Amino acid sequence: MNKNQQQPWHILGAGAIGCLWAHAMQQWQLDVTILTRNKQQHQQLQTQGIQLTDGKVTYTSRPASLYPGLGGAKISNLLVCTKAYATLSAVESWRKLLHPQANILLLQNGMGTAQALQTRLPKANIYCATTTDGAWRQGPWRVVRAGMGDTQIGTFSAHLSSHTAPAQIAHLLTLSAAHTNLLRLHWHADILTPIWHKLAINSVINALTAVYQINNGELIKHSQARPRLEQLCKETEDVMSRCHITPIPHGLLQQALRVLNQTADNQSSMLQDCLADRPTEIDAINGFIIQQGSLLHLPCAAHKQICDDLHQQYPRPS
Ligand code: KPL
Repeated sequence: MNKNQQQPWHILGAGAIGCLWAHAMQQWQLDVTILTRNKQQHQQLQTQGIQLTDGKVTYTSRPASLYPGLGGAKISNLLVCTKAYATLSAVESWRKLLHPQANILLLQNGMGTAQALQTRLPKANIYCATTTDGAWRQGPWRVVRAGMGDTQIGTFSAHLSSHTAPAQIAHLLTLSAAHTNLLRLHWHADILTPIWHKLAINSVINALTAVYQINNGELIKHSQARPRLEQLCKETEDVMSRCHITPIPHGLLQQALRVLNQTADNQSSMLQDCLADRPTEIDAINGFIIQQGSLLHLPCAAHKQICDDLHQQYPRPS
């Protein structure tokens, strides 16, 4: 694909991962625009640019940006990196510019959003991605790359083939293969499997660590949390099996223990959100498991209990 045939990309949700992608796309010389929340965010980005620290080097990139109401060209390729709970309203604020058949690539934790988005935008071509990239936000438009991971991308929309990537995404795969130091992107013909596997891990670790306010490693031997971890694993695996999802190799508990050991000194993302008084992703993680379970008449008592405990411990105004 030559540069004249390339359609621009827009990025919604410029947290750590959104900024990482914006930087990569600029390096790949793509036309990329960040959709900011408001004029102030847009001006701040235009003044300072994105600063990405990778090891000892800090790179500055200066993508274009827009804020709602400013107008602009139609959005044909949209990367969405917002938190799951913020996605529908964020997309809604760009609805006027969004091409009805836009390619929308969702890169976020949890499940349920792609379906909700497809219901609202039935003609949109929705793709989902899951990543092991590590990045954290040091401040507004300042991101630190914590670790190089892999990103699996695949088709969500039922009206699309799951075997081949559309031209715009295939182009990203080619660019990533040529510059592996930026993003490592891979096409996955059955994306729901890795997304379910990540959700399963998040569903048994994140809320528990937030309720007991412990680092990941402490969960392994915690006298109260450990039995709950095992019960959550059992319930998540029951739901997965009834949904015909390929089981996690060696079982969810073994995989969760492996992740807990590897990230022993870290705080889970949900504990960080709770301590910073931010909304959590619990509805798109444990809430999704409970919802799938209820469709199958599985009670998911441990998931319901951990949701109740979390909401009680960190009440948020509704
Ligand atoms: O992905 C994670 C998170 O913090 O969101 C971990 C804790 C590694 C697994 O649930």
